[in-house]
Amino acid sequence: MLKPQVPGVLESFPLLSEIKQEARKLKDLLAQSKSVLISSTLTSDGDSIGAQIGMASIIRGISPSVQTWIVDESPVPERYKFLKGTDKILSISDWKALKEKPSFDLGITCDGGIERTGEVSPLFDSITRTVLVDHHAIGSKKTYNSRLLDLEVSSTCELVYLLHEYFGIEVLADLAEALYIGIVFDTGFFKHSLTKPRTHYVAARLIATGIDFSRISDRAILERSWEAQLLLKAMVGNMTRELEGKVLISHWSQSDLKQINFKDGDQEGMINQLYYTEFSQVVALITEKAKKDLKVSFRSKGQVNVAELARSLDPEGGGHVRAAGCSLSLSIEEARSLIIEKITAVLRA
Ligand SMILES: [Mn+2]
Repeated sequence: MLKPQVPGVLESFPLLSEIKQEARKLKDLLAQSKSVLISSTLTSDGDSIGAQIGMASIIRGISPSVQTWIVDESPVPERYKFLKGTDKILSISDWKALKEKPSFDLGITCDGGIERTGEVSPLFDSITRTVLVDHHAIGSKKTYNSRLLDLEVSSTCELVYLLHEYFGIEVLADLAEALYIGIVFDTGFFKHSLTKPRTHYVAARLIATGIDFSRISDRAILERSWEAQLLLKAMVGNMTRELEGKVLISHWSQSDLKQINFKDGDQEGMINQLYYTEFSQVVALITEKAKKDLKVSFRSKGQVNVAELARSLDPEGGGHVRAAGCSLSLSIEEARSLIIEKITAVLRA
């Protein structure tokens, strides 16, 4: 069992009492179960993967005889496959190919509710008892027999670690790697606002298992495929500044994209490279999906509400104040002029 080595730390950062109550319910549910389904959001990310492997570890720790199955809509992305335990995660097509399918008496969904599990969600229909392990404020509308929902944790992985401590289940290095990646992924390297002292406490405990945290974070999060680097090169090559550098716009044209044999997801997060330009206030990245069929992503440092901007360009556009997107039936040049015009109006208002 992991014992706190820093006096007072556990007392300062306990699990919320509501969560402890729900954790006791989870323990009771496991005592009545023989076979458990674990799933997560339809697009697997660092947090959802670590959380699912972590919940399987909790089940082993509490009820070793319980059979556990992890099934996600999508296969584990290449970049996370080095994490131990990911080989046990089935995609929905792996599941469909199984000749003998187990029936489940408990279903656990991590980092999002049953609604977010995509093609896996019908599997929950026949499961009478369910558990939610999550940290999203805009959460699941379904009812659960145990609702481990903590809005103050940085990530589901942080909560899953704290549950190990609560139940007295040891976290070994293999699991520590997966949980650490989940925390780093969701906090953007301990930078996003939900990064709390408790997050650093959990990270410290995970690092104490001896994991090569530096190498695994590069590998799982920062390293890009060659094709993704080519996308970045094209994006930087097409970058222009407007309004004394307050606005940065770039694009990928159809011809840029056709030359690069990239995979879906390779573009993910790349707009941040524009965002990290000094003095920029708003950045826009235009993707030409087809002629006069554009997808535009925006990031803002706060002065311009890009959710409103996106909505003003497209009735179906929107998002958050600092991150939003929309679709436009324009050429890249037309879109660029329109975006500059709209942002100029906001900044001059
Ligand atoms: Mn998460």
